[in-house]
Amino acid sequence: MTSPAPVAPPVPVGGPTLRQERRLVTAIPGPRSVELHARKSAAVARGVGITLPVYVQAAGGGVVLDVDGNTLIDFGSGIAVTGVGNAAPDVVEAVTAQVAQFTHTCFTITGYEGYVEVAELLNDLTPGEHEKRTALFNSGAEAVENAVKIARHYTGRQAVVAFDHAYHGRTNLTMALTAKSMPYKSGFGPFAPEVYRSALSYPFRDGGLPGPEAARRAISQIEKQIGASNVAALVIEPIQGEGGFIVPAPGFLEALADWSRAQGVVFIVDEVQTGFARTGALFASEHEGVVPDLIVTAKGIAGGLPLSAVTGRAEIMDSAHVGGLGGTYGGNPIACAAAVATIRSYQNDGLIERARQIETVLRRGLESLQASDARIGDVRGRGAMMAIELVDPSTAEPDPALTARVSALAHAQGVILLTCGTYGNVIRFLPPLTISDDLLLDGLAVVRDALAAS
Ligand code: PLZ
Repeated sequence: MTSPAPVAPPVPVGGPTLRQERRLVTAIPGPRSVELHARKSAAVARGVGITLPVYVQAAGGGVVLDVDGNTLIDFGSGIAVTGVGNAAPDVVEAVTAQVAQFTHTCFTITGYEGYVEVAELLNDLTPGEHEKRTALFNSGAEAVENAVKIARHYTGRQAVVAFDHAYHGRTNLTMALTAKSMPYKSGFGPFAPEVYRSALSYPFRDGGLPGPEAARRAISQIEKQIGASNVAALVIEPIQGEGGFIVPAPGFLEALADWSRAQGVVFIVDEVQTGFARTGALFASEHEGVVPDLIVTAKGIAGGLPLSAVTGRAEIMDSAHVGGLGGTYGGNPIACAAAVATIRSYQNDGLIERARQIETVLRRGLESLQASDARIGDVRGRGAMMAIELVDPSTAEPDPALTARVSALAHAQGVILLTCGTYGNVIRFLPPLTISDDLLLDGLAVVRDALAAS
């Protein structure tokens, strides 16, 4: 008699039912991850790096379960994407229903309701009461490119102004807009022309220059070096993300928006990282009382499915001729189904309020660390988008080596921790909004110990 075939272990289901605790059963990375990483190195282009080479089998709530059975605390949300949680049940249900109906038509060939519904939601929920239109794309970079295309078409002007420490993507135009050379731009030029850079408000590093003064400095540069009448658009993140979670001084964004309006310049706000409840408001522009002409969204919009959008004033959005905007996959029906479920979840599940509570927990923890550790030069951010900037206490010079040591130690202890910043000296906290306070506090304790050991 043959023995029965071995029963495969059940595949763990992700989502909030995963056990919400940090639990290590192997070294990090464990043996199965190491094996997969060797395959990755042999098969995947080297340029596609991995911050923490554990390989994932399920995720949800505030944790990630790896292929070795380790449960890690998620302080990254896949770079601010899974605000509603990974494999969020409503998103899973919406995606499953859609995938069984149809997976693709190309919206510019034959339409479907999901695309229109996402556009209606964004027109309704983004800042400003004016009439709006939306166009959908796949990635943040693609949406930023399209916002610039639309602004150029509308104004008949060419120059685009981005800011110090900006990050807008990795395509050719968005590399030009992005400030930092390594790793994003080095060796990948030539870059798109007619992109200029102006000074930011960076309170920790500009002596606390008041926002309106920092804006005057930027505007003077723009007027002298480009000329207002040549400028199609200003493109700015309301909180610089990859550049270091830099919150500008109050009044900086408002003054730039006012100047733009007066000069016929399209004011484009890139809320790819800050959007969708992340900062304790549906959009970070709301904290500054700023109404963008065009707002760019992605990441948190669809619970992990690739989708992005440009939403803005009807007269600007409608300036492009029929057929001038599009793409094969932009506004894919599965991504749109996910987005409708995701956006409803931000609205109905108290996630904006939850982001504010997460800020309270993180800020308290980080400020108490700062009180006893002068290497933490600054604690800043909003909502579930908080950061610490690590410096040499005697000079305030950035300390990227310390930053790398702390994040490596946190990784080894099962906390997915991301760094950022032009100088590589910022540790950022971007948990899913579905994370528990217990996980936040445990993750903070790991960071405290990592700092103490560094
Ligand atoms: N605008 C403000 O933060 C993406 C980049 C990760 P895509 N940020 C994460 C990396 O190393 O590639 C981002 C952003 C802001 C635009 C983008 C680009 O969005 O969806 O990555 O194209």
